[in-house]
Amino acid sequence: MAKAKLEELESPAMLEEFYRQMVFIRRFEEKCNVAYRLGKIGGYMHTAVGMEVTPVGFNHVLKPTYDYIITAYRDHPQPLLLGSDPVAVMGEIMGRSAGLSRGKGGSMHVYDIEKGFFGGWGIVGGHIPLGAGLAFGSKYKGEDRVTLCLLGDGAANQGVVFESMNMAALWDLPIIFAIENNEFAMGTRLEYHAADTELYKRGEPFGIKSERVDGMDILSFIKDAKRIVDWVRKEQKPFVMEIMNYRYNGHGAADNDRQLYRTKEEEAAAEKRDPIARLEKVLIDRNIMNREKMEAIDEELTDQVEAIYEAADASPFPDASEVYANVYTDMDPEKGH
Ligand SMILES: Cc1ncc(C[n+]2csc(CCOP(=O)(O)OP(=O)(O)O)c2C)c(N)n1
Ligand SMILES: [Mg+2]
Repeated sequence: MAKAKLEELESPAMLEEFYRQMVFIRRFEEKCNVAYRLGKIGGYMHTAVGMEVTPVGFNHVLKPTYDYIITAYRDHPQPLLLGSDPVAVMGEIMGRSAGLSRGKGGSMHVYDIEKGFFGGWGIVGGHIPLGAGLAFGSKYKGEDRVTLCLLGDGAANQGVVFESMNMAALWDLPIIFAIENNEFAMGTRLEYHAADTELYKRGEPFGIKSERVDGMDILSFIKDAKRIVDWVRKEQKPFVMEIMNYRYNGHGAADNDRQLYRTKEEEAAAEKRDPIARLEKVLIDRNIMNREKMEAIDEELTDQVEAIYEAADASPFPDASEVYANVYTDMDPEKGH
């Protein structure tokens, strides 16, 4: 259930856990990038390198597996943190039968309903009304769940976002529209695609409370996210969060032309804000960990990721006979279900 109080969230043990989780996600995502280039992953794939604070922070302030999470296609970190079998996450990304959706969803459709994780959606903005629906469902049943609906700066322009915000405000739905402003959409950047680049204002016409937060600093993020999650749970009302972070990689694994919309200088400047490097500095300054220990942790987690990859790679592709399984359902035309 609720993971920890704020004081505990800053304890040395907790800071070490943040570090481990952020490094694990980065190494996992980097492994996916390599595997993609080796032809081991097909279709589209999008990684969250540089964006580790959001999933790790929320994982500590939400009630994992009780609260609902729904996101777009940058969906590897959430199930890993919620305790889904990592081999099943990697297996899904690799299209293998060990995958969470038996390899038929792929990277953009990682999904683990038992953990409260509702995917993994490829249509930009398409999952946002589904998030509102999840929040409606829990409120209707009198539960006190919070729904975290993650979306990108590009997705924030979709019409359905405004429709969903309208309904969420009208019906007081306990949902956080968490806009991850990583400065880029697909082949374009914020100033080229958004008439108003202050994305936290997207909820203002509907009277939804909103805030812009730093998504590159785990310590400040955890405080902001906790305050907001607690407020949404208590008030059972929506909230718009704009999370300022940065996408190191191209849009997806197939985006090789990123210099068309960003410069090398800008990328170098962003790396100075790197969330893992920032946490390393805190760990050193507070005498919690030295470089040697960090390197040992990194090595341990890199090996873990390698073992996960090997295990997933040993799993076969789904059998061709499964192609229609879980696609259609037998419906009684009389009953309509
Ligand atoms: C309806 C729709 N239009 C276009 C696309 C192609 N597309 C995929 S991702 C993307 C940009 C989304 O950018 P953003 O929301 O900022 O997310 P990020 O990739 O930065 O996480 C676009 C245009 C799509 N998948 N769906
Ligand atoms: Mg973006």
